[in-house]
Parts: sequence; C-alpha cells; structure tokens
Amino acid sequence: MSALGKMKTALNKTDPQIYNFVKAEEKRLKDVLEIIPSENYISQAVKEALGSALNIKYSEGYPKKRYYQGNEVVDNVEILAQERAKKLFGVPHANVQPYSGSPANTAVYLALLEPLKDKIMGMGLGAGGHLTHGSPVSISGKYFPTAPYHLGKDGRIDYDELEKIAMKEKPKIIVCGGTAIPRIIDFKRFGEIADKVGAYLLADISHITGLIIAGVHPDPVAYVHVIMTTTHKTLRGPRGAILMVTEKGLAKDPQLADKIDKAVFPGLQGGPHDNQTAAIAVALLEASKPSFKKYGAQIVKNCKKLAEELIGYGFNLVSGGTDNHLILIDLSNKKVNGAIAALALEVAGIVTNKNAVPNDPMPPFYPSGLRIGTPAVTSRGMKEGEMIKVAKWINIVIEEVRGNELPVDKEKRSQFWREFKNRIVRNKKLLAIASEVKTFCSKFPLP
Ligand code: DSN
Repeated sequence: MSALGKMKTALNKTDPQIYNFVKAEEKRLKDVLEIIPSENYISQAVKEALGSALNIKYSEGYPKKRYYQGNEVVDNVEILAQERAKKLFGVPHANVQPYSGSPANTAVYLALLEPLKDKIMGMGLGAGGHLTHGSPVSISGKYFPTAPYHLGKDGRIDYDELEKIAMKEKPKIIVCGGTAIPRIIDFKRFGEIADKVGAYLLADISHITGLIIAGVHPDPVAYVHVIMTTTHKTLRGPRGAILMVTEKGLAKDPQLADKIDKAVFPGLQGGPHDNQTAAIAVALLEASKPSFKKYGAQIVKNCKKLAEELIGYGFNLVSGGTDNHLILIDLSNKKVNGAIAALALEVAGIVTNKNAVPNDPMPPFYPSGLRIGTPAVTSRGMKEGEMIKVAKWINIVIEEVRGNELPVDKEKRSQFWREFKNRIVRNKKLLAIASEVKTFCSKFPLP
C-alpha cells in the first residue's frame, strides 16, 4: 500500500466506528447482487455534490426570496435544478425542495385537500400502491377519507372498475403510480377518468422516472396535473424528490404551482437540503445525456429477460410478466414464504425484498411475494446474459428452501422464524452461491 493509501481520512481519524461501517457498506454493495427495484447506485459526481459545502446553509424560502442572508450561491443551485427538471420533463413548474417522496406526496394533499373532507383515491397498498396513497396507517389515510382501487384478476389495473369507483366516490384527487406495479401505467386513461369526475390527478412516477426519460414508458405530462418523483430510484440521484406542475395542471387551477410551493414550504418543511438540491441537479444533468436513454432501455431489457427465465423455472409472476424495471413474484406455488425467500437469497448474496402480492392472505411482515428489479444491476453494466445467471441462482436458492412454509399460528410462526434464521445463515449451498456471486459481481464495478 502506498503512503497515501495508509493515510487516515478525516472520518477515520474522528470516528473510526462510522468509518468502518461506511467501508463495510461499500464492500457489501460491491459483493452482492442488488436487485431491490427501488435502489440504485449514484455517480461520484452526485456523491461529491452531496458531501459538499452546500450542506451547511439555511435557505428557508425560495430563490430570491429567502429568510436568511448569504443565499446567493444556493439560489443559483436551486434555480439550475428547477430549470433542469422543467426542461427534462417538459413542465412549466418544478419544486426541488421535498426531502423525499412521502413528504412530497403529503405536500400535494396539504395543498389541495381539506382534511377529513376531501377524498384520496389511490392504489391499495396490497395492490402495489404506496403508504402515502391513502393507506390507513399513513397520514394520508388517517387525515383524509380514502377510496382505494385494486387490481383485476389478471394482476393489472382494471380501468373500467377504477372509473366506476371514481364516479361513485367522487375523489378530490386520484393518485396513479405505486411501488410494486410491473406493468405500463395508462396515464391517458387515468387522465380521462380524473377529468370525468373533476379530480386532480397526481402521478407518482418515482419508480419509473428513468424509464420515462429514456422513452421506454409512456409519459404522463400531457394527462396529469401534478407529478411527483423521488430522485434516487431509476433516476440515479440522491435521496430526495421533485414536485412538478404540468400545463394541464395550470389550466385546471392557475394557482396550482403556488399552492404546491406554499405546501412544501412553509406548510410542511423548513430549510431545504441544499446539498441534496445540488446533487439532484447533477443527476438531472446526467439523465439528460444520450447514455441515460440507453441505460433506461437496458433496465427494461434486463428485466424482461429475468422475467422470462424465472417463468421458465416455474415462477408465478404477478400479471404474468413485466413491462418495466420490476418483477413481483408470487411464491405460493413454490411453497415458500416471501420472508423466508428474501432471507435465504440474502445469505446467497442476492438482495431482494419480501412483498405482499394482490389479495395476500399473509401479514405484511411475512408476505407471500418477492419484489425484484434491474435498475442497480444495470447501472453496474449487466446485460441480458447476466440475467440468465441471476435467475438460475434465484431458482437454486428457492428450491433449497422450498417447503419451509411459515406456520399460520402467530406463536409457532415466530418460533419457526427464529429457528430458520439460525439455520439458514449456515447453509453451505447458499454460502457457496454467495461466493460465486461475489466473484461474478467483481467483474461489474460500481459507478
Ligand atoms: N419504499 C419505496 C420502495 O421501495 O418502493 C417506496 O417509497
């Protein structure tokens, strides 16, 4: 090791414990197949902006109208981020201050709805929606009446049913988008339904932003009033979110942009995280390059290949496949619970997340499904050929734990889970796969 290599970093000197955790996480990320569909790697440029001098400033307010002095530089950063978002998505207004997706969605409700009166119509959590789309355990479902919509028998959105619910329930806002939707979202149809009932339409495109930018998923801009995207999923930026108002939104409500801005600050948040804003600006610039279009297209190609291979191994995919970056596997036919599968896969170096499937009889902590996706492995440069291997490993792992069904009885289930955890971390077959995965991943450096 060179003398430079031996030099301690500031973090190492000040706090070796945290330094070691950071190093351990860097190693983990390198050594595993990261296939949680909402996670991604960020570029060094995004990282540099995040860890920059822009972290310290207080800048409550908006550019040119702050409640603190010394914001000349921060104003430039925020204006640049806004302009890049507006150009990339083709919208007249962008707010880049939301700390993340949940506060961003909540800001939209604060801007447009009267608590305990105006209704939110979003996709049910079990169907693939998000907690903030009206789940009873979230503020969205506690402070507002809700009218959730679900999936048809084919695992896809039933738009006729959705229209009927909207006509009956008369929501003030309809939310489209979610966290476990493997199929194209028909924004045009959503727009027609929202118009018919006079509702605002919010598109939560957090999962598919990168695909929309790449032109491999339909664009919602012409059909919806407000768009929310997180910035750390397929967009490959820092954690954060952007709220956008479309031309259609301004035509429906000329005050819409102002209402959204006021709801973000001072309604819900204090000072924006300016380092995060700068990193979002960098991610937006990166996403405007032709190489990003190729990246987005490859995510989908990889996902389709992975789905095809898994189907070949007898896996039951919700909706029968995928159109995007995400696959939802119903493991019931494999006689394995999602929690068991996710833990066993982790032991084998494959990081996924357990997930409910439509009409899941199991509780959310022990759901029947597994959610996987290809944004992060595609960022490492993996292609369809690599997906064949990933599917093969997934199949071997699931076969290894097949039959380990969780008891329905709560007490027995907890005991079984504890015993299973102790046993599975020592499973030789899975540990051997983890070692193969590590060697395989070493050929695909992190960005
Ligand atoms: N928790 C995110 C996801 O994993 O999809 C959504 O907020």
